Amino acid sequence: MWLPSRFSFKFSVSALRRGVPPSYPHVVRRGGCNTAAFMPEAAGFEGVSGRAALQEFSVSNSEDFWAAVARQRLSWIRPFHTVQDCDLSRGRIKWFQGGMLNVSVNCLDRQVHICPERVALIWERDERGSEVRYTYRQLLEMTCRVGNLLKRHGVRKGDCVTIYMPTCPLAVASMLACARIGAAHNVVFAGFSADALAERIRDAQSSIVITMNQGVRGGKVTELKKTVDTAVQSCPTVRHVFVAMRTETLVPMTDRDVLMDEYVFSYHDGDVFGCVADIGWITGHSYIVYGPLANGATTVLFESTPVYPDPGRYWETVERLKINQFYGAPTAIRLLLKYGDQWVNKYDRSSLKTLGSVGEPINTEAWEWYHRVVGEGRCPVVDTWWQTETGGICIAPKPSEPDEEIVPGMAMRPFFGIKPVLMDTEGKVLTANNTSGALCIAQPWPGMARTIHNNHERFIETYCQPYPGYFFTGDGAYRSPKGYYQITGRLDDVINVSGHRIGTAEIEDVVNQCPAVAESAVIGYSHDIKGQGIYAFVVLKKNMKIKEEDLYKQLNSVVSEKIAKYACPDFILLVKRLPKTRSGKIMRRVLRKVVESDLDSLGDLSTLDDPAAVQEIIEGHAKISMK
Ligand code: 6R9
Repeated sequence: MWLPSRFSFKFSVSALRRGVPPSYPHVVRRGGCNTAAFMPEAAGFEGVSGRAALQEFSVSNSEDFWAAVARQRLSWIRPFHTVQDCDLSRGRIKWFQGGMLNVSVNCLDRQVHICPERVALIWERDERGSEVRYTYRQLLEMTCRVGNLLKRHGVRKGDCVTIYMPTCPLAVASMLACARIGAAHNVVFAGFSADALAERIRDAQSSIVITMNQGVRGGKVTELKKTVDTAVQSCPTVRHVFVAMRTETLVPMTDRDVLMDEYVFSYHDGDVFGCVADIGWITGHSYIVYGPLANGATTVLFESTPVYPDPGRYWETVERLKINQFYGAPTAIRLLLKYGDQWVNKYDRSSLKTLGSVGEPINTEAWEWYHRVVGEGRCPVVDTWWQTETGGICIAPKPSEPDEEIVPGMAMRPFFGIKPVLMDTEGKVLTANNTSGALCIAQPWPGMARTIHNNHERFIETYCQPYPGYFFTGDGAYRSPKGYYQITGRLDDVINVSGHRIGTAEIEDVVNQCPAVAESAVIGYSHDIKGQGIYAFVVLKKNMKIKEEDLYKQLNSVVSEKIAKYACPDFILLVKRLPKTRSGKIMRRVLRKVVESDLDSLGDLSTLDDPAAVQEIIEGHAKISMK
């Protein structure tokens, strides 16, 4: 993780995108910038000055760049002799050969050595106002205890431990304990069903599962241990289940189960990085646990939901914990926007410096609200694009020069060491600006995925073969006249209406600009004449009263004005919720199956945040198709 540099900056926003009025306030602060502010190691790169030159250096001298970063920012047990040996066309990805390090030592011991009493974690418990702080020293102690427990129960280097826990300090310590003793961790989102959990335990061939008696989220209790009990019935590899106590409720224990001890609480001051994702998602791994801790930051573990006990929860937490960087998902921003500004304005957000967004394209309305209302127009909003496969942020508006613009809803600039390219349908690199194509990355970087567990062939087929020599992301992107990148969504989601190709995100962005609309999902369905037609699922804002015909008229007129007539939806279905993954991504696959009346192959719905949403959509669609 690149922690934001602490120099002051000038921040301006200009709106280049279709339909976005260029009317953002320019917030100017005094100050200058030099390359060292982005990266002190750059002092050793001859003739490199400024952010753009550093980015250029990082891709054209990638070995020098990554070697300097790796030596400076990490503690090595044994130094590497070769920076990289990669061949993307064959899926061979090797970094820092000969080198050996322990990530847990980098996240803990290195920091304890510098500042043992700095706060590492702030656990924002579901019960508002009962946060708990852990210093780096305490987290190291806790991690060592879990590591010893794992070792005592036979976990060895190369084993894989399944962690089925909510976002909490013990889950972080469990991850770091695995890393410390050389075991892999398989963190399963604590809302997954017993079947979904069992499948993941079997895939990982875990002999150990770590869980809690119960989970607490949004005021509701979930029976985690019970779910594990059911899951392990079909997992013959599991020898032990470690159970920590989140609540006081006793749960049935068997010979296989081991109760974990309680730990120590303490309060200290520190810089606060607030990523409100779940640790079961890659964002939680990279930006709650490994990134912040390896950089010696204080990181928040948010156990609750954005609307518990009320829709002011995030901002009340910001005020109470004095969060400096807030990192969340567009789905939560859209949800909160529905409830109005008063829930934000109630709380002091002056500690905030940067607002981040990840997971999906952030539509213009949500971006503006986040910037204007949450950030009071003074905090840069950074739309960060990346994937599980990339390990960390690849395209983001910052770091950038102090006076450089930030365009709403665009990830914009390649991060250091990242060389994005756009491909046409024939597999040729598109060199011009103001063009769209398949987003690939032209050269390897250390954080990238190197394989798929037990299936290297699939890794090569999915990421290396579609565009030989390039890493294929599966996303589409647009490069603006100024060379900025905007993600247009998954390529599978592109709709082709009478030969016009259009990304679902682009239509959704415009639909969401209708004042009555909270959020929407757009899919293509097969159409006799046009090839594909457009079907929009629309959720209205809270207490919104509007006649359906008026809404349809408004939607059609805004879509034809801002995109084109061919992009107007053929069908609009008003729904209360959209089917989403736990990390907030809309599952368009499910919507397509409903519209194709292929209900038998809806697939695994247990990964949905709220499986009931699907039933409502099936019923709504049946009514529309009968009309
Ligand atoms: C970190 C994460 C990856 C997919 C990715 C893309 C979408 C993520 C985005 C974005 C538009 C952004 N995505 N960030 N789309 N703008 N800023 O989300 O990882 O769960 O693996 O999902 O999410 O489609 O390919 P992961």
